[in-house]
Amino acid sequence: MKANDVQAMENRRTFDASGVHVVNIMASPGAGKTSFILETVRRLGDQVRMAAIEGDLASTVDTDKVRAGGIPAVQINTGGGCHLDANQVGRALPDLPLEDVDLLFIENVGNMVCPVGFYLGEHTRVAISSVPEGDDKPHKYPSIFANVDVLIVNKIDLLPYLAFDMDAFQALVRGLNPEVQIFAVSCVTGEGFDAWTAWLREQALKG
Ligand SMILES: Nc1nc2c(ncn2[C@@H]2O[C@H](COP(=O)(O)OP(=O)(O)OP(=O)(O)O)[C@@H](O)[C@H]2O)c(=O)[nH]1
Ligand SMILES: [Mg+2]
Ligand SMILES: [Zn+2]
Repeated sequence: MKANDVQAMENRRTFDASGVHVVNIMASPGAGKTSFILETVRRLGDQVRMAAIEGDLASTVDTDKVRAGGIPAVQINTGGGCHLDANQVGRALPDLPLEDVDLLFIENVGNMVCPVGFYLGEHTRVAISSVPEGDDKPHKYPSIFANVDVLIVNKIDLLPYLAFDMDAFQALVRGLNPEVQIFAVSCVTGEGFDAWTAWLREQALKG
């Protein structure tokens, strides 16, 4: 862990020297990390220069998707590893045009447990929890909810079909993390994205 933090601070210096704001996105498999990046790019692409690092055990599926969405992207394959670490991110940085980027998304490996324990040098930590996963997740995976700056509640277009108590869920999350910013969104309808992109744009332009 100590060696990871040393490399993460090195990554952070590289980001700050290039004026890149970095957002580490963590969530379970299928919560909507890639969809969320793509919808954000679609809405902010003409105002903010973005790029992505995609972390997965295998394949370039997500990198292909975000490149098709119009931004530079590099894939990290962990070959079985269940989270990204700072060394993997550091090795990927030379493959990105950081001088021409304002905002870098790091899509972490789909996993609610260990990604949050590995600092990568990011400025903003985002967790996505999607409605079909259930409203009890903060009870069962408290550390991800407690240690992020932003919580995205995704797939709210599915609320009519599921027993998900949004007020109870948000109260649980705020009990673990009183400072957290919460945005409820749908990557399918676009609902909730105006508030998120306004907040993110402000962070990105701060540096
Ligand atoms: N109904 C609905 N489906 C969504 C929404 N966001 C994502 N999905 C769907 O959820 C599935 C998973 O989305 P991804 O964006 O690939 O999720 P991910 O978290 O990147 O998944 P991994 O990278 O495999 O961990 C896809 O079928 C998406 O179309 C949403 O807001 N509403
Ligand atoms: Mg993905
Ligand atoms: Zn892990």
